[in-house]
Amino acid sequence: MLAVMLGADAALAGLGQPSPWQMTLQQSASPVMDDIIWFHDFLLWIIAAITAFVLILLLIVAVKFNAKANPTPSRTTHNTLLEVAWTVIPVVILVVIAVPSFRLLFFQLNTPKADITIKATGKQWYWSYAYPDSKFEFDSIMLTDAERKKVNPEPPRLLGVDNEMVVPVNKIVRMHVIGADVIHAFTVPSFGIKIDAIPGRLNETWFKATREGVYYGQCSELCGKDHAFMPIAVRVVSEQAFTAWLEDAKKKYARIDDAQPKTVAAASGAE
Ligand SMILES: [Cu+2]
Repeated sequence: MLAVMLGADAALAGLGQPSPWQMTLQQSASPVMDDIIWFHDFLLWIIAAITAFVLILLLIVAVKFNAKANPTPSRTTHNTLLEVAWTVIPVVILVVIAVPSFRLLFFQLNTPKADITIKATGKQWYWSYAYPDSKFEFDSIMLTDAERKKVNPEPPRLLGVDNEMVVPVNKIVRMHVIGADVIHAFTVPSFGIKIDAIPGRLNETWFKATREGVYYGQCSELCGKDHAFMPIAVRVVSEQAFTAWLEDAKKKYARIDDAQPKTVAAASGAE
């Protein structure tokens, strides 16, 4: 609690991944997460003050007005000033909370003009990422412990994947999120995003990664036996590195428009 209040979160939380004995939220790497952390800390001050105030009142009552200390209690039943105060002050506190809360909600929900669009599809039990502007899609599968050992630097356990989602730094990324079979949820704590992946419904969110690095998240909707084993790994790189990756990826991964006619042909052939 003290550490949180003193703002020592940098020492306690990892960048882009959880750390042992972590107490606070993961470090922020997007403007939305900056605001979420600010709002979290702001609420913590308010809730701590209210809790301390109620505790002090309880202690005063217990000490000053117990049967021994105060044998003949007062018969007072109403106090207009006090009743108006304990109605108005909580209303004022709620309004003070509501203003930044709604501002944050609109900030999260209004997608700014996007530089790049990526569609994440939740599947049992892995994610697929499509880059519709560049017409390719690939699967992102969790690495086993043995596979992890071969990667340098070794990715964190249950979070590393074979094919990471790659985005450029300081660009606005629009995420389209959908489920292919059951409801999943796409979450990256450092970007402050968490949105359901629902079959038949395209959800949208956005983020702007402000620091290069690898940011991990996990499916956040119970989706079946391997729910815990479909991590999300986002690699944030410079714009030049991203352009180079995009060129490679276009060759490496099957093109969406190449794959689709075959599927359609196979389906209509079967009818
Ligand atoms: Cu899932």
